[in-house]
Amino acid sequence: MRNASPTPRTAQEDDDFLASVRAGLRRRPRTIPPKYFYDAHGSQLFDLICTTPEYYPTRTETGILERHGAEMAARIGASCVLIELGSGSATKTPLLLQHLADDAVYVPIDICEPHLLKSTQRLQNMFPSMKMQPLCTDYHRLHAHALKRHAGRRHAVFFPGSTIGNCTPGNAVHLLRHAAKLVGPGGGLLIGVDCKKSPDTLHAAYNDAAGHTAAFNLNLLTRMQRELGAQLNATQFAHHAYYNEALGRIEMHLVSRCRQEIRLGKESFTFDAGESIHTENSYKYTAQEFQRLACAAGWQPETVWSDGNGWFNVHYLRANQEMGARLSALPARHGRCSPTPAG
Ligand code: AVJ
Repeated sequence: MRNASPTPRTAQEDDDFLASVRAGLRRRPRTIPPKYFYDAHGSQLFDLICTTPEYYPTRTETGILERHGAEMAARIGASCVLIELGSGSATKTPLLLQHLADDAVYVPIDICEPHLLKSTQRLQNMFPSMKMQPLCTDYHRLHAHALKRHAGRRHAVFFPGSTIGNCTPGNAVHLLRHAAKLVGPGGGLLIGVDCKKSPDTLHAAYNDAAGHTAAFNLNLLTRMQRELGAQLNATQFAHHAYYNEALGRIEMHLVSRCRQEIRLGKESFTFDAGESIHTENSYKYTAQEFQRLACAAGWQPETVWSDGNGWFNVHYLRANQEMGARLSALPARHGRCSPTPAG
């Protein structure tokens, strides 16, 4: 989750947003990456989504961390270096930090500096003797050598919230391989992954009755107006979210209600009625499916914790010794990728 404080933007970020929107509207199907949902207002809307009765992931994962946090910390090793990717307002992190040793080191990584410093300060007040080293960067672009290593300690990545679900499976393997390089051989990964489940439950979670998810999706258009001077009529687009069962993912779209145009600078993009901008994928994985991806990225599955309904999994995995070795991607008959029963 993220908090709602307004975030100053750099020229670089504005360029990224403009370039992404322009490229996304030119291609077919039209797409805009979900990371642009999270401006100040979008972050606020996301926090509201998390409070709705339909959006189960946040409270389900929180419950798993509450119940099994001590065991997770023991798995990782109490004196570890814990690296959180996209820490945001880090609301779930105390559930883990409270079980780590005083000499553990916490390294929150987030692209938004005010956000990062504010949440780190809050955690530092809660855990005064723990060393905290916030790092302001885009974790996709973070290289292992930019991380200060602490000799003789296990490094572990903490990646909650099922954010990995925004990646296609292929990109998820890339990101997981990147995480393995960050922690080094023998390092850990504690990651939250939303599960496949009844399409009705999934549909409700992305179509909450209060309309927060719709507002969150549509905010992308108003952000384009505000920050890029795009000329468009946001009321002529509709929120559409559905479970694509064949691909195992929720898709969010902004669907044009009529024939209309979006103008961006000198360019004009025509939409037919029913034509959409694809704004987000949220992939859902069984424990075995996720473990298979992780194996292909150099990880050895160790433990999976789940909730009573089997709706959400928190996985703990260990980075292989032979980094990047293709052998690590071999399937289960080597006994490396056999699924662990949910706890
Ligand atoms: C933050 C990416 C995990 O996919 O469920 C919530 C974002 N989108 N409602 C998700 C989201 C619509 C969320 N993640």
